[in-house]
Amino acid sequence: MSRLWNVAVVGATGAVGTQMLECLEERDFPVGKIKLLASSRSAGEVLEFRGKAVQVEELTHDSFEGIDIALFSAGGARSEEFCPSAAKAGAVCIDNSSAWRMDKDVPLVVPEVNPEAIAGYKKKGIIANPNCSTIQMVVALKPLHDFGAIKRIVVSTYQAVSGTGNKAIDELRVQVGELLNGRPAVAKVYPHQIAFNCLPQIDAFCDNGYTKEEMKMVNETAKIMGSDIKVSATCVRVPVFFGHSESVNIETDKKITVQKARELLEDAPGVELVDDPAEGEYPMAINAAGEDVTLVGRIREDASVKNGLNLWVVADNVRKGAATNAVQIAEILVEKYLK
Ligand code: 25A
Ligand code: L14
Repeated sequence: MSRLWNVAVVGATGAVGTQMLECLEERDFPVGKIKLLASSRSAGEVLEFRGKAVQVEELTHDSFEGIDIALFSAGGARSEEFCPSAAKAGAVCIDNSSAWRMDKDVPLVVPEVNPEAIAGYKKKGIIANPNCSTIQMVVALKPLHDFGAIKRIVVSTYQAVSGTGNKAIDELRVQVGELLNGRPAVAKVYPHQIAFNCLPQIDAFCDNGYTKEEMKMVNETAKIMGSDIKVSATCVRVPVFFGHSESVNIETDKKITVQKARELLEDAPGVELVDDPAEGEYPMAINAAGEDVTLVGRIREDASVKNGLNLWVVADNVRKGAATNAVQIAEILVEKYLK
């Protein structure tokens, strides 16, 4: 029998952490011991893994003895503080926060796009999972880029509340209920009401007028696909529970016809082409939710530039945008590097 690996999930009670446990189960990851870590608020709570009850423990600097792989999704501050301790104890960290993504000694990996970058994990013992919006965009664009070299991307996102975690899922649910009952909506997690609204702000504003989320799409895409690609992003929160949608416009060096783009995407790993306008078929968040594939459709030539295409790209932000991507990285890590 092949080797089993001891895995810790940091932020195990959160929206992404619980999904990480599901992905480990579904994909039959060779887990030996599983350790569930969260804050003192959740310590003692019991979650289920492979039909067995497992108690959540409080995250401390001593949590990682005997752990081979630590999946982090408890916010940037926890990753910044605890990944180094985990790495020192010998665990390879796969971190879902933004804390380490732009560190030159930390690979930033989407398995369908740049799996070879995983080799760089040795420098710090940390591998970063990109931002959810970036992951689904590069999965869809990589096959087109390999054919026609993308020069510029203009993207607008329509992002689900689950990206912000369980407290934001509750906020949308509660606001919808209150408003339908004629009571006012109270905003705590987001700066304004999210129910029946769109917020052109995700994360904090930077000095240049863009939000951090928008700048993540700019910088992370360059780190994953190459710095020649220029990105302009507008990130918008919409009242959807699961699944980010994106309007993506690209300009390429070489012409890519709609037919060619469809062919390239039909065979692309991790992509499902849903593009039959005559039948009213196109990607929607409600179809992406619960899936691991990135749905691509509405492919049209952009006649306003020489070589331009428009696409509509949808994926489950908590699965491919976070948990699934992390577990896929872990799979490659144990198959190619750790054994
Ligand atoms: O702002 P930050 O710190 O960067 O964090 C951003 C938030 O985004 C989520 C995650 O929310 C995080 O808190 N998140 C991060 N990356 C994400 C991504 N890529 C992402 N979501 C989607 N995509 P979450 O609620 O889903 O998960 C939080 C998890 O982190 C654990 N955690 C928090 N602080 C911790 C910690 N673990 C260890 N040490 C700490 N100091 C958290 O565990 C959860 O697993 P928990 O025990 O704190 O929370 C259990 C439940 O309690 C609720 N809750 C959260 N905060 C409070 C709270 N209840 C009362 N008071 C609070 N202040 C949560 O809803 C959770 O279900
Ligand atoms: O991974 O949607 O950097 O509120 C932080 C903001 C994930 C999404 C990250 C959101 C994002 C999150």
